[in-house]
Amino acid sequence: MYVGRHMSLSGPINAKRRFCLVLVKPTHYCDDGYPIRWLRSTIPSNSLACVYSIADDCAKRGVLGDDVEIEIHAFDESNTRIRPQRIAALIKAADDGMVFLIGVQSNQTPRALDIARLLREQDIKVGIGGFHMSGVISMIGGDDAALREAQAMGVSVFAGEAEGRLDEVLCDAYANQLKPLYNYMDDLPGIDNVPFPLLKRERLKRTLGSTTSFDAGRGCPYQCSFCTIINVQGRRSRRRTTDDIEQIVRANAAQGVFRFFITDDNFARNKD
Ligand code: B12
Ligand code: SF4
Repeated sequence: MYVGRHMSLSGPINAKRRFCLVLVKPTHYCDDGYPIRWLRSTIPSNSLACVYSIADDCAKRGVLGDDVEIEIHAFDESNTRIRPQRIAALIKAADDGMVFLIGVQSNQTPRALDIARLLREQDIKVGIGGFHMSGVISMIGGDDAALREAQAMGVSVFAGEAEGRLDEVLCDAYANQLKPLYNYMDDLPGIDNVPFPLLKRERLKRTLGSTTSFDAGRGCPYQCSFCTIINVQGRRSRRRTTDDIEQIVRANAAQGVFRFFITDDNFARNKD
């Protein structure tokens, strides 16, 4: 039997393996214990947009090898119903995959862990990052019940910023060698010339209108005693380049989005 150039007896030779990466920005519970969700939320999550773009860059560079396609889905639970069983099914339908719980603040941690638990029961690989995990590692040395609970159920905890760090996490996930903790708190990356936050319009449509968000800079030189920011994002003002800001504006304008919520803590310190 003739087997054509692109075919083998078992299927197409060129078929790539599919790694399904699902990004979920968890919501938080109301006082009665319901996850708060809106038909349309106010502003898209900048953390979700940042990690989406970094992951998309990893996919374009083929960090898992030329024969693996990274397929990315991004969901914000403040405007989208999250069904862990469906996410597990989505990943199981691919060759491999993982869920990232994105930008989890302290008030969202109980919800994030509940989502993680259901996914772990289905043997899905899960990572969690954001201000809660970074904050408890930088301020109380990681002595935190939620962090311990996450690790006990086999969730990989990520502390620090994802720019320049996702290659390692994705490669470890693909090799089934995820670490219990990725701690980059002592090594904050520059955010000039890195993939910039951008969400597709189909996700932005679930917010109030044509507004999106981005961070022009991180970190603050002041030392207000109550402030978490300087413990997590540091006291050096790190900034995107003006060219990158122009690109963010142009990329959004190209998809009909003209209004921007700039999430910087201290925009006035941005000399650029
Ligand atoms: C803008 C902002 C808001 C905006 C959000 C707008 C938007 N569209 O994003 C608004 C006004 C809505 C808001 C509301 C609130 N906020 Co707010 N917010 C911020 C602020 C100033 C910036 C957020 C941001 O964009 N950060 C930049 C992103 C890129 O950083 P990041 O989330 O840490 O993500 C990076 C890494 O953590 C990592 N990462 C994140 N997730 C994951 C996951 C994985 C698997 C991996 C590998 C990596 C990874 O990669 C990302 C890129 O490097 C932060 C302070 C700050 N500087 O972050 C406070 C901050 C997050 N907010 C805070 C709080 C308390 C709130 C409120 C609870 C306030 C209130 N009382 O109502 C609400 C909660 C809203 C909710 N839905 O629950 C606190 C959280 C403290 C904590 N212990 O968690 C912060 C830290 C400010 C502070 N110190 O008080 N907020
Ligand atoms: S971010 Fe605001 S509260 Fe925090 S140290 Fe700077 S000026 Fe003070």
